[in-house]
Amino acid sequence: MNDTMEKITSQELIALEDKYGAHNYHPLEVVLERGEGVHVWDVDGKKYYDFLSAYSAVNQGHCHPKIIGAMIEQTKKLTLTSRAFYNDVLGPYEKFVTQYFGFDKVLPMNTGAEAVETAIKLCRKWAYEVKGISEDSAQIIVCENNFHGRTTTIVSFSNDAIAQKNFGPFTPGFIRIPYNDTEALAKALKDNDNVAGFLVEPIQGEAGVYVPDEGYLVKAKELCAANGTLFIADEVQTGIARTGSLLAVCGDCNCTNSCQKDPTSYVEPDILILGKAISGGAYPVSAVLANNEIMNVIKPGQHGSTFGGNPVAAKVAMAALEVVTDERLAENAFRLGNIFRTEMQRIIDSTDLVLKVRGKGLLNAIIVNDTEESETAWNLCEALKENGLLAKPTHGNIIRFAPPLVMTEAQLMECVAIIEKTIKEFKK
Ligand code: IF1
Repeated sequence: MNDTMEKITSQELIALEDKYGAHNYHPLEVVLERGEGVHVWDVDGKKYYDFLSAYSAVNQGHCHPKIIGAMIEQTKKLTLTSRAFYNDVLGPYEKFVTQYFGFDKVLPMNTGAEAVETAIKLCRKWAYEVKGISEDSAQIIVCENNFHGRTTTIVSFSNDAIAQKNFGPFTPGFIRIPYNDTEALAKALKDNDNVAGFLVEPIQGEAGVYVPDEGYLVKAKELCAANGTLFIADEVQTGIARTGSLLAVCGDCNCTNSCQKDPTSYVEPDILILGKAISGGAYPVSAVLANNEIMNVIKPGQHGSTFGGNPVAAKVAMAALEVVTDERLAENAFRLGNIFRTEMQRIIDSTDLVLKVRGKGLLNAIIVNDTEESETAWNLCEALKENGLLAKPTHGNIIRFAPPLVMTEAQLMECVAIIEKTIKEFKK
């Protein structure tokens, strides 16, 4: 480490992480120091457009003043009480967030994976105590190529060998079916007696931004309802206005607040899982929402977490959700997303390097014309970085493009120009 008064270099910072940190990521070689809105700056002062938004956690833009202000104000007063005692923030937050999304109750947690685990436990407990499935026999249907987090139970039902290998033994009680296939869901529901729930991403993010067919979620919910099976929506990545409506299960009603939800396209989950941008990326906040018939199976001492629902998280989440409504982020994502995909298609029509663009709202991805094993997508991200835009491949040849939802049309068009220039100049 550089012990003179000189500024520590990016290479020295990378070396520190390499020497003292677990190697559980392979980051792009850029060392960030500051973020504001749609921009981030590296330690050398170079400015970038952030086209990843910390995997859709920074939908409201980096360091949004309203969110940071709420965090600072609460942090100076009371950061954590644990749930051993009441505090003056959690109740108002619980009222706010349940009304914001249209559910009776919320179980507050911290990370997305914790919220997914909470939803799994809630679903199973409801199945035993309300649906009447015999204990320890509950099955939860999940989809091929799912991503719901990295705990041992969650990777138990993953088919991603890299995420799963040598982390066994695994948790039983999961049935995996193809995504975007209601016949497969109907068959799994018919062939298995003890199905408690169907856990699904409304759009599969990590798998490569797979948007299911129109009507898939509506039909899936109908099948679950007919079978007395809970429809569990993991909106950790797709929620909070990212896909052009408050929730991806809102369909195309692109309302900013689900209380105006359009019954013709809104698929009401029995259990809703939120994370990431519920805090605007300022603080770990996640939430599981459900109505009383389901949530009331949880009794004191049966589930929780030290930081779950802490006063700072509560204040940050309220501010972050107010920003979504006040700044009409769902509409902006809806409008700019359509412009972005149109512009990407124009570029794709003029190059052999990229095969396709897909997505919804401002959750999009391009498919690079090379194999999953190739370095092309990675090298294209390196070139984008040199041209001032940060993005990262999700799987081999797929690059996810997910800027903060506060982006203006002019900024989006600047980013399109950067992407077009980079593609035109790129040499495989
Ligand atoms: C990583 C991407 C991965 C999620 C959905 C739950 C979670 C996530 C739909 C868990 C988390 C993050 C995790 C992060 C990279 C990123 C990610 F899809 F967003 F790009 F991995 F697939 N449900 N997604 O997407 O939430 O516990 O992380 O708060 O682990 O590398 P978490």
